[in-house]
Amino acid sequence: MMLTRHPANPLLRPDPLKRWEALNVFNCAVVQHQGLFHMHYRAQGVDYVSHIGYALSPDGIHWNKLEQPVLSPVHDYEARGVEDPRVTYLADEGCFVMAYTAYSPLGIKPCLAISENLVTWQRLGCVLPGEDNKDHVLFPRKIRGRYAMFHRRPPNIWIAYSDDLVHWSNHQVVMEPRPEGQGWDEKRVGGGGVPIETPEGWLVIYHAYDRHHVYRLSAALLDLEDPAKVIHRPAGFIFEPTEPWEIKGDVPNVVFSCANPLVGEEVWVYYGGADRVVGLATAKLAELLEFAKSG
Ligand code: BMA
Repeated sequence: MMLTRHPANPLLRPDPLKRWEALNVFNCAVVQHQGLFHMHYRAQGVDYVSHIGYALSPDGIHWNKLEQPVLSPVHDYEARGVEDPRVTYLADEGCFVMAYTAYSPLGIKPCLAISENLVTWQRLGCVLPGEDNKDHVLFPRKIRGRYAMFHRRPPNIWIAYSDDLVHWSNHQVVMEPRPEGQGWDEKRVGGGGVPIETPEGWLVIYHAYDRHHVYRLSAALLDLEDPAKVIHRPAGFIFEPTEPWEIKGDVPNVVFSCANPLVGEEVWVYYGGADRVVGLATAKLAELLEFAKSG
């Protein structure tokens, strides 16, 4: 099973006239809210410092970018950039939570920020003190009464729980790379966009890379009330770099996703192509579930 690329790809490109997004626009969050698609994307200027830009769209395909970023480095722990946003809507609380990575000489820190309007963000700070960590994303509802979040202690996907979004505990491994020599996910695995709740479990899109540093995507199904339990994880992948702009860019051979919103009956997987542009590939939810259950 493979995702289908949208014919309008790539949907978003860097803008050489804007200092902060002149070089690369890539890994993005996308949420649908009040009839519009809202995108938060990672942007780099020629200094390679990452900012988070915001774009709006009526259809998820044609995007209007805001002139200025909505999140830029402010703190010392963000000095080299704010990266890889993943935005979760918490329906019960009526607010949005952005998981982003802060990068600086101090390390790679997983941070959260909150917003009610998707434009102004209030930082909650870095939430796993004392360790380098990234690829974190918040689940869209509490599980057994607590917030849940994937994170990544290399090379594995982990999950942790919290009562207040700031203090995280009960860390457990969810998925590990498969043994060396067995292919596409032998080196590291990391979470994608917000997990999709289905009657059969949490459907998750995740990324991995192999010894040649080729990034690919696949899907797995996790237990609804205990997502550390993997119910199904097929051996194969569902997406890999094949287009020129996925093979060659800033970092070669990368498809990397931070967003997989459910749009009608389809899962729309937005992804960074070679760390330079934004693309979209889709699949029917039913087909993805069938794939996930095949493993
Ligand atoms: C990961 C992250 C992503 C990036 C990917 C490929 O570690 O930094 O932002 O897309 O590497 O370069």
